[in-house]
Amino acid sequence: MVTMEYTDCWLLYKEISDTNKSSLLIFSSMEGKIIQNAIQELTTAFRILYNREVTLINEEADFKEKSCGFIMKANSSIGKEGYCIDCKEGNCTITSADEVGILYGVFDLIRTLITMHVEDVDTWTYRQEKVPACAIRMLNHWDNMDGSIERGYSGNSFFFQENDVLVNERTKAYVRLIASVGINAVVINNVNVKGAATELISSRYYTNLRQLSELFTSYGVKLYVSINFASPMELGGLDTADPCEENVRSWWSKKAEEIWANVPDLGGFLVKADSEGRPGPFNYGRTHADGANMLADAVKPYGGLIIWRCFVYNCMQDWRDTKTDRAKAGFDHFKPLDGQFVDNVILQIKNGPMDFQVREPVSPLFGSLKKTNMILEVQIAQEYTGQQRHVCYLIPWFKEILGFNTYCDTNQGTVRDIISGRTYGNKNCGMVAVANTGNDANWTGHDLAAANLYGFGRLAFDTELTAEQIAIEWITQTFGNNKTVEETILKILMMSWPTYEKYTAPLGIGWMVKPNDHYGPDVDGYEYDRWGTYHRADHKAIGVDRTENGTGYCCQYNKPLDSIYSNPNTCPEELLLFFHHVEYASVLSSGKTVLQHIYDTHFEGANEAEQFYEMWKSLQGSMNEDAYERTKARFSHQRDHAKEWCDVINSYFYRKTGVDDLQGRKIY
Ligand code: GCV
Repeated sequence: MVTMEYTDCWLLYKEISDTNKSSLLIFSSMEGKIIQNAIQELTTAFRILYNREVTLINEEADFKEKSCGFIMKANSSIGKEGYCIDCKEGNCTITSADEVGILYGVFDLIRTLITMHVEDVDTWTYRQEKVPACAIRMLNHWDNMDGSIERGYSGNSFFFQENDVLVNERTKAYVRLIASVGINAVVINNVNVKGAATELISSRYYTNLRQLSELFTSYGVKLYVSINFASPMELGGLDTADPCEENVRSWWSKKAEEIWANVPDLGGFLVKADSEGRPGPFNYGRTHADGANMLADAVKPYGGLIIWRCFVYNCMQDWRDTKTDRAKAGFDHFKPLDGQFVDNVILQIKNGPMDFQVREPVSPLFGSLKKTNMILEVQIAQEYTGQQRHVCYLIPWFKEILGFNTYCDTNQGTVRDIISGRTYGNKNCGMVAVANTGNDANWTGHDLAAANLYGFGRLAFDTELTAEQIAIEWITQTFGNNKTVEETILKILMMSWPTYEKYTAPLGIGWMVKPNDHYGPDVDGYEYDRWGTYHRADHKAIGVDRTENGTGYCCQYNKPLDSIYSNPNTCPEELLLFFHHVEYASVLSSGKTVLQHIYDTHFEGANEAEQFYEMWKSLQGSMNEDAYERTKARFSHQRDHAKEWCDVINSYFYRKTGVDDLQGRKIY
């Protein structure tokens, strides 16, 4: 088997100081695979960072006599997966209620030593207490069994190759990376389960799945698989997958018994049903609660969870139909089912009502479901945000989403409150990201895209962290302790999402991309298609009327959001065209017309992309040459591609309106 070379990303330790001091002792009153890995992580880090050995001792008494080192201990008063670190004059105590809390404490310690550039651990004082903000901190990989990745921009899968499941050094390196930022659940296969992937839950794969899940478990990560709702037919030979049929129910019960007998650590199933051609309960006139609960009953004896996606909409729309609105579909399907799901079902809701556009309003489902477990789905695979060829640091966007007040009838109504389970006391809540990794040597195609993987994990663990804090942590660990490098990359990262937004689709309208691969500008690419993705531009106006006079989508929000969005004067301008059909001549708060705003932001965005290239070039010589060169090539492409975006979008609106740019710049 070919194992490619790969980098250690943010776990690439470099020496901080060589104090030539004695080895450190470590004692743990807790035992288990995760503890062994925690000790291993500490040992590896200290060897490289301080040229110091860490020696395991079996008695705490030995420790006291010989001083400096680490003590790991159980403390049942700390919340699940949380930890407390107390370091004074060379003695560090890490306590936790569970093994994984100790591991997280160890990674916190290493991260802090690096980011604070602590030279003398023996005189260092540090105290930290953390409990994860969300119970479920998950990645969804859209990897196919043949090794390809749907919406993958960083090579092929490292989980699958020619219909085999891989477990090797690379999968180990992967699990270390994600555990180091607190991710505790991973779905390894694409939600579009067909062909060979349907068989992932059959005896052919149990041995490898078990090995993989054991590896995951030793780093506190639960393995999940996506399943095909029609498995009873495609695998079991039944003539139906109707969730209310007794033979279907018992097929799934037996299947669950068999899987958990072979893969006891499995976390559960992820299901995409009745969506984009995948089968589901609608095929039998049943509801999504019928479908999800049936599976949940089957997996319950093993502590399994069913994660059920709310990405359900009519993908066979006629563009002339101005009443059907894809944005409304999630709420229409799932709001009426609130309270009907059993407690090991979790609804997985995309951040916006459409599909991971660069800007969308927050899905109204978050503010409307009260008796249902929910996880927020974001996409760090940059399908619509530059496909890891453009830099687009998404954590500022995720922070906005988490901070969004849904005005549900409680004073804990932000998305952050809801997905932490605080608002309604639901215990199975959290965050999930569509993963951006592949078998490229740098894992994420663009070196800077690793900031999104790192950042997602850190944010899901601690939703209070700022996007800047996370970026600085990531930069220092990845590129070392160099102020110029830190400042330059931080500036690029923090500008990158707004910049990308400027030169692509304006004011929240989205979808001006080439169909299918979703890369590059094509204003009408999706306009007359079947996917429900329209901008409705003519020579006078642009945007979708989603008020009560239009599709009525605004009404899905709680008060006062419904009226804020309904009124073009109070609607946040960055979402204006998402909610309203607006004349190009309408004037924005900046005093500019909508059209002039489009022209200006596109020129500005393209200029900023050019600046990124120059900023990056200023870093030559201050980092690893390969990383510098491959990233420079990406910035050069982004600069040219941003210019293309600017040209295509501005020309389109110039030709449509015949109105000149006030600054007389060249528009074709
Ligand atoms: C995995 C979008 C993507 C699809 C993806 C789908 C989903 O439509 O383009 O590739 O399918 O979302 O989230 O299920």
